[in-house]
Amino acid sequence: MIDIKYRDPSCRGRGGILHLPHGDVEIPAFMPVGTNGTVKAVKHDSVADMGYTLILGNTYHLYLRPGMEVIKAAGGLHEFSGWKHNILTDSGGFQVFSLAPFRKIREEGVRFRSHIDGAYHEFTPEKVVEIQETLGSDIQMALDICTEPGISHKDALKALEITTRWASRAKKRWENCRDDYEGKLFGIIQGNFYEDLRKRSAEEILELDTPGIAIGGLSVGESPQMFRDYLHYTSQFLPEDKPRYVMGIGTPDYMLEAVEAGIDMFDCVYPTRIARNGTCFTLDGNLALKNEQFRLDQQPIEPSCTCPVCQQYSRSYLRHLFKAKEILGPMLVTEHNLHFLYQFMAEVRLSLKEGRFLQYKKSFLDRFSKRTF
Ligand code: PRF
Ligand code: ZN
Repeated sequence: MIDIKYRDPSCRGRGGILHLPHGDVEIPAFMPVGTNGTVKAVKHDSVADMGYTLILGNTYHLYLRPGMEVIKAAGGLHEFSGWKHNILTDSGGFQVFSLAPFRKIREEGVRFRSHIDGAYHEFTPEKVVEIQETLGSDIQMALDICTEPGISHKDALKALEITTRWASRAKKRWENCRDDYEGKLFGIIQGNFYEDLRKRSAEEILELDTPGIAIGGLSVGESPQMFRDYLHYTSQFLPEDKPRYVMGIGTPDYMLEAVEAGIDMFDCVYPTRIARNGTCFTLDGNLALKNEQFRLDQQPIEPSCTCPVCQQYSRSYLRHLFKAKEILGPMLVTEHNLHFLYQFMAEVRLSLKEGRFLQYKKSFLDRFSKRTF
């Protein structure tokens, strides 16, 4: 499933190809988030044209709306949505904890109320595997419990123990999927911000021998230093021969940190979310288009960017679109941000291949964090 083609000898970073049912993915890879079966404000063809061959979907959202009956009738999420490449779906655990107005965890699963209409539902590890099988997810995630920083060791341990038992039940159900379903299951490491618990969770999840491994429970409000410490601490336990995924990170500095730690995949709503509110990635940091300083600025968002938006539109015009609340504004900035990140990851891969990743990381961050805007 994974071909590691090169390693940077000066850190744990590595690159190569991930082979999935809907084609190959070059890793390390950023995955755009398409919660509702659409990467918001951009057509599938544009996403694919940028080079992306793996996007994310959310079990929680799709199960609540349009519901499994609708997606099943289409033959799965690929057929329903028209996206021809790979889809990874999150298990819904995290979304239940961050979105549902009510939830109750029991050994059996988690009961929750929908953020859409308040109706009661229950996710069990088995049900979540079955939903993702019906979606036809190329990669599916086991149901887990993500906890916030600051909770006690005792509570973190409880959540970790349930997460392990749920992952084990998920694996059993996944082994009984239909013969023509080729999606891979990833177990998720939790353990909050306690080293002994992170180690224990890693050991227990690795013991299940799922095709891929994710690190969950990071970038949930902890300090950047805590993020770095627990990212590097946890990733040392990951095996070389499996894809490694850190869930929910999407700022260039966190992605670079993850690549250095030997992570192959990451996702985040951040690049597309900030785009819809007029914030653009540039080599000189984030640029907020609504600022007065861009009113007469005839330059493209990022002069060195090769995206279609930067070939055609000025900061001045894009700023006007946001001021006038035109739909085209979010569309164009989303396209730029995703294109920018794809090119960024292509450069990251090249630097790994040529053994100069740490140099690349430093020079990128030196410029990016100067924030000239
Ligand atoms: N678990 C799941 N999805 C997630 C997370 C997690 O811990 C995170 C944490 N950053 C984002 N998305 N299932
Ligand atoms: Zn651009």
